[in-house]
Amino acid sequence: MRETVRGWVGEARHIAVLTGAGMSAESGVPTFRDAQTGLWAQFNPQDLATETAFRAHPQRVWDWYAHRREMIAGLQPNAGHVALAAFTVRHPGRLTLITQNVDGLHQRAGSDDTLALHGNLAEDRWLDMPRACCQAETIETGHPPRCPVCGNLRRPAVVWFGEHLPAAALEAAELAARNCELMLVVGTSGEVYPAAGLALTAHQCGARVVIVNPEATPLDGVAELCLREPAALCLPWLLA
Ligand code: BJW
Repeated sequence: MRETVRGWVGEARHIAVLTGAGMSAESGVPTFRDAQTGLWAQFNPQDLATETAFRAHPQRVWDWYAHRREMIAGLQPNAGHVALAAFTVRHPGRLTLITQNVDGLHQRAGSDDTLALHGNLAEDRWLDMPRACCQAETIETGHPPRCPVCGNLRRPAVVWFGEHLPAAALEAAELAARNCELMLVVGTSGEVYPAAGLALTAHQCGARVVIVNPEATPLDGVAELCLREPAALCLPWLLA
């Protein structure tokens, strides 16, 4: 099966790759739906990743993100991230990389043009519309940091449930899904939309869809092949 997919990689004029948390598993990043450990074991990530949760428990949600930032800062891109970045250098313009991950590991591996659909864990932004008093220079440190004048809070620059994805990135991802001849769907549970819908779009528009995931997913039905392998092992071989 791997040989077949490698042949498709060789033939396709345009390849789209959609990645999720499993892409970073071999770097040591827990997947989003993995059970959490330690202090955070009692919380469900789906209940923390919302604006409602942040407004209700700003310190708890801020500290969860601070914990994840710290952990990710000490980790490195894996062989799968590196293989994708190297492919785009060897084949400029042939591959569009779309990620749901907020860990920045694709970018750190050298994939500068990654379409990051769910934002970036390393960055913050204002929770509410900033007023004149909300200035970067005067931010008061805290959990979370705040504007000392109006109390507006800083929040992680990620996309929570119920929030719109960055329009330009989503539009570019949809275009790639419509135009690609091959889509690799790597390390995602395929449960979160609109990202998961990109695989359906690619299939409807005639692309071959290949899933790289050790487990079954709801997107398997549109896939020509499912490679039940870890991303860091499979991608370097497929893209060599
Ligand atoms: C390996 C591996 C290895 C392990 N190798 N694989 C249509 C239908 C139903 C619902 C909706 C819909 N359209 C929209 C919705 C609502 C909602 C949604 O999708 N809900 C579902 C849960 C039902 N979507 C939204 O709210 C989105 N916004 C939106 O639609 O706006 C429009 C709108 C707004 C307002 C009004 C009206 C319209 C926003 C979604 C934002 C998602 N954000 C998060 C959090 C980011 C910040 C953070 O990290 O804290 O993004 S949620 C979380 O899920 C995170 C992830 O990017 C995302 C996807 O998870 P992923 O990557 O798939 O991870 P896992 O853990 O689920 O899976 C890992 C996989 O890896 C598994 O399959 C493993 O087997 C595999 N794996 N090791 C390869 N080594």
